[in-house]
Amino acid sequence: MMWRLVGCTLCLFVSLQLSSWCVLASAAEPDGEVQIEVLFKPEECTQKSKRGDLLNVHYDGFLATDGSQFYCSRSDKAGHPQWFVLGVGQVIKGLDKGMENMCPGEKRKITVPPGLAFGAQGKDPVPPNATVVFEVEVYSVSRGPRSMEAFGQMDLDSDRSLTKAEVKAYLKLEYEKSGKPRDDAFYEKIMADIFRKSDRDTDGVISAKEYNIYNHDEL
Ligand SMILES: [Ca+2]
Ligand SMILES: [Ca+2]
Repeated sequence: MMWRLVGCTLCLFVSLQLSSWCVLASAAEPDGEVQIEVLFKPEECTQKSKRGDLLNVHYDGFLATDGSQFYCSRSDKAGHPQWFVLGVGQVIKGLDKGMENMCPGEKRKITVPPGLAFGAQGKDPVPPNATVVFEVEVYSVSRGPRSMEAFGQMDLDSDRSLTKAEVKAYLKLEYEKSGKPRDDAFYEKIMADIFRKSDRDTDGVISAKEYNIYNHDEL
């Protein structure tokens, strides 16, 4: 119990660096396979996660060697689940792979070899060549904004860049289509996450180039 508390507090400090970890990790060569253990699977599954989907997920990261915890989304910032687009490099490669075909509500334990995690260099407090274990819980799966089809649909004025208003209108439409309309605060939270990760030059719009930074094959 005590160790968990210590681990979670530590997470507060390291989680800010998570996105830069991901960039570093994506350059590593794979040297093993991702192992998936399904801890819980809901009986009903309306939409399974696939590349390009927007996921809302809680995840805890542990070192395989001693089980110590190095990351937990529950204590990150306001402790809310993380939003990210699956399969485009916003999380480490092992999670991009290990979280495919997940149902909303599903829990998995995903063991990731260093080549698909933080590599030969590691990233403090993850040591070099570390196998890591993530326990993930998926809250929602929705069609994500990372396809060129979606870009075209979002870019209402066809100026090849996306404003917050354009992205928000699209997300609203997607959630309403799936019968789960949400309040404004919900969309604002997603928008903040999306723009923090995608609007590289922080000019308030996502250009076509920024949008495609992870996804050249779809251009
Ligand atoms: Ca536009
Ligand atoms: Ca921009």
